[in-house]
Amino acid sequence: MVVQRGGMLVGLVGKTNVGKTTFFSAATLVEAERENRPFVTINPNEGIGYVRVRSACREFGVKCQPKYGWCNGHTRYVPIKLLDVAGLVKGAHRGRGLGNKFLDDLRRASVNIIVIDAAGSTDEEGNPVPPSSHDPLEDVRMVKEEFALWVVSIVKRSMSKIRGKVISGSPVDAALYEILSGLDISRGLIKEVLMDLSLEKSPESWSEEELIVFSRELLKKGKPFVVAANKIDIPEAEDNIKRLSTSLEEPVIPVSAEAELILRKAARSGLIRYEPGDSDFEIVDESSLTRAQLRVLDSIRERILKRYGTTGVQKTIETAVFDVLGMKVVFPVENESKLSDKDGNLLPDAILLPPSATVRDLAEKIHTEIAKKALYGIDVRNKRRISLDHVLKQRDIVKIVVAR
Ligand SMILES: Nc1nc2c(ncn2[C@@H]2O[C@H](COP(=O)(O)OP(=O)(O)OP(=O)(O)O)[C@@H](O)[C@H]2O)c(=O)[nH]1
Ligand SMILES: [Mg+2]
Repeated sequence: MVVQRGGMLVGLVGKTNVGKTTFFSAATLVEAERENRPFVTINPNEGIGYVRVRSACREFGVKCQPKYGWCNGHTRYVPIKLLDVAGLVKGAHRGRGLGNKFLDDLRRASVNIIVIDAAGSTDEEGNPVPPSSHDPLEDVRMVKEEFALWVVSIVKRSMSKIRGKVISGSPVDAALYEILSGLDISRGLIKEVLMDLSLEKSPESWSEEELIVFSRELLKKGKPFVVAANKIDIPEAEDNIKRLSTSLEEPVIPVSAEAELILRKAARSGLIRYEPGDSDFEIVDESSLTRAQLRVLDSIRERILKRYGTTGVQKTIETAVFDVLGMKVVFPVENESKLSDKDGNLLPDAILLPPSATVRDLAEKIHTEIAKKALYGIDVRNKRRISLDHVLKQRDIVKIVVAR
């Protein structure tokens, strides 16, 4: 499955041996090495996952023909990229474990999912221990701190460059923006964080504390986190999750990556009917399953789906994309009466856009040539003209009118 140009990237991070790769495989069906020991993943895995949106086809009595992703007649699955990286341990920014090189892989991610072992069945170093032996809250704090210390190290490494720029008259936000450009955080946001913290002086004269606070704040706004509280199939996870939800400011979603992987593989083999995010599954033919398989499926239904609603994998990705980033899906069409592109494909595109995106931004996303020639848009539902500066809403269907 291919993803549209410039598709958004969601990162998977966390302590080593907590289920990042299992989550990744469950969401993408890309096979990758998984094992119950620290540091299994070394090179990043990239694949395509999906966010769901109520499809526009049903209200018009047509059937979507998606170029990317799929539609089942009521729900449209819109592709996003997922990146699974090496695990970390405390001190990664100083080179412990596999170090922090992989953090560089995450620079392009708009949001990161922190996967934790909510059952507390792995210790600080990622070694298996009995459930409840370790407090997963510590792991969330550790990951956030390692991220912040990584930004600190980038700033420190570039201090002479920053000094040079500030001396030659460059504002502090511009100097920082340049050295942090790889992080894909806007200059406006850097400026906002500096103002919030009243940090007007040159970074050279910042205290160690000021530098770390700046890094934390910048990440909080520019690279937000969602917590996937994994391993809810282990009973000890339940109490931990309640505590995590009240202690953390990030959303905490109960997850069983293992269960989602089992269900998706069973669905792919035609053994069950199940789509990502469903709250139940249907066995196709009971006689084609072994007793062991039936037992596993039954336990997933009883211990996870009935108790938590879903396996949580899909919900985590959607919380990250829709709730935290506020992204919206817009359906562009070329023929507003047929809802098709010029080749007659119905509702072929579903484009993810940031919260403030306008008709012009949509045009830009489709093609820079279209953006150059765009005159105005048409809101297909009510056939009204909308200006290029009009801010789009979730599930808008839009035709862009271009100059000939
Ligand atoms: N009980 C339970 N175990 C899980 C779940 N998800 C993953 N695991 C197990 O956790 C272990 C580690 O899984 P991985 O996906 O390799 O973990 P990782 O975080 O990618 O680990 P590294 O790449 O080594 O850092 C494996 O034994 C998985 O089977 C889950 O939902 N429940
Ligand atoms: Mg892994």
